[in-house]
Amino acid sequence: MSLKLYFAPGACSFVPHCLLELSGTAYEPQMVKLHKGEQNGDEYKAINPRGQVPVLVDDGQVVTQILAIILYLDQKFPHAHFLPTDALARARALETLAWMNNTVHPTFTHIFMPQKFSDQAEVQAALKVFNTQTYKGLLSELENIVQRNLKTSEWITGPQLGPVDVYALTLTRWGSIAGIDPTTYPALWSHVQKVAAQAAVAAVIERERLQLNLFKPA
Ligand SMILES: N[C@@H](CCC(=O)N[C@@H](CS)C(=O)NCC(=O)O)C(=O)O
Repeated sequence: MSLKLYFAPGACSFVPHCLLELSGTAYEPQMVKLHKGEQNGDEYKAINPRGQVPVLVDDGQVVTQILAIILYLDQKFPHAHFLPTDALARARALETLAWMNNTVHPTFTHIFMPQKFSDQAEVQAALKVFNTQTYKGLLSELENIVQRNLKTSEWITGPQLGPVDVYALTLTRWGSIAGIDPTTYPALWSHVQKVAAQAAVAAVIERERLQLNLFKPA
């Protein structure tokens, strides 16, 4: 068995990166330098023609898209209990993951990479401002989810640390890059700090050389 994860420091690939670390299995982390455009080179496009991370390669089989990778790893490493097995709890976890991936994540892309949505500088500047406001509202929604779920369980989706907790860390950290103070969301921020302190997550943070809070007060 050979498992390889293509990741970029601080990118959404942090989520499967942490799951692999949590699984305790041997895997090869392969860094892709997005700032140098490596994702658009022929070599990488031969692996993922969409030019994105994460990519998981298991014995030569390529799997892309965070949700697909999470479901794959959940079935491959059932002992890790990444996702709940109870039907409703599982649906709730996937509901939150899908929202994170199809709504919160692309909103940040409009802030971080507005050039993907317009080639006009003034439109890009407007996209940043508008989507930063939207992102604040989405983090408030996440704050509510954390507040509600931590009333009945230790982690967001149940008794085990899982992909929703780790994605919450990434999305909160991205908010700090966008100039949003994470301490404005007290339950979320405290949970993110707890997630970051878990040994497997801390190991990935160190490998990716990440700072958890990049917010700089004006
Ligand atoms: N829906 C995709 C999103 C992947 C994605 O947006 N990846 C970003 C990093 S967070 C990327 O590779 N961006 C490089 C680029 O667009 O040039 C997934 O779930 O895997």
